[in-house]
Amino acid sequence: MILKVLSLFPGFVESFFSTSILAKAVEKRILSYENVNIRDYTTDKHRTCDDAPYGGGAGMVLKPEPLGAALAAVGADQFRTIYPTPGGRLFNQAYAEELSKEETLIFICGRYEGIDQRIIDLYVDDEISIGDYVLSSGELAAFVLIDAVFRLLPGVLSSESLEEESYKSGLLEYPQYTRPEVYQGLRVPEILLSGNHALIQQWRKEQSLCKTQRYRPDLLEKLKQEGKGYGFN
Ligand code: 6GU
Repeated sequence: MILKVLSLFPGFVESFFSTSILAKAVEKRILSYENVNIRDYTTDKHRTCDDAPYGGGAGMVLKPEPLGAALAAVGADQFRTIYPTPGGRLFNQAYAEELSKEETLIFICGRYEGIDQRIIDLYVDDEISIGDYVLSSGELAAFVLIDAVFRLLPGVLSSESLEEESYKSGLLEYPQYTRPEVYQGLRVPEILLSGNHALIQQWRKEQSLCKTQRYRPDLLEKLKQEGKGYGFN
């Protein structure tokens, strides 16, 4: 997969791609990226990227010309172009899976109050929100989207870890334990030491259900409506 990230903070973007498991995917050639500085596409002496909004109001808006020139340069008319914004469609795992099937993705990282609507009309395929809260940096939201997508690419994770995780079954994950058996007086649940895999699976299912009931009753409701029972086979 090829990722092209347009922003005003290429250093921030570089730090994201050069750290952790994402860097390994780049090394393994599962992923390549282009880090594009929108400011490189300005034509005025002051390299201006933003301006006050027409109609008044607080904050600044990214001007269409530099951003549009950057988008044209990376071929935004040919590739799926994503604008992370709190005003977009809500992201989820199914959306991540859909995006992971694309050969190339372009991300526009805005700051200020947003970007000129005509850029959205001309170039953007998806306006995506990562949740009901507001971040000051479009980069952070783009990083969340990129992380959720790249880990689904073949060769990044083991297929077992992908299959077992939350949201596949529609329930939250059960608790995990590792050695030692007793930590600060707290014991690992006896059943996990029993070697009885049927009982362990049943316990994990109960734990998943309890946790989902407590934190995400909406997910249980959705499973019921879809007639899927409780995931977990
Ligand atoms: Cl995609 N961007 C920003 N700046 N804030 C957000 C968001 C995106 N999704 C939720 N809050």
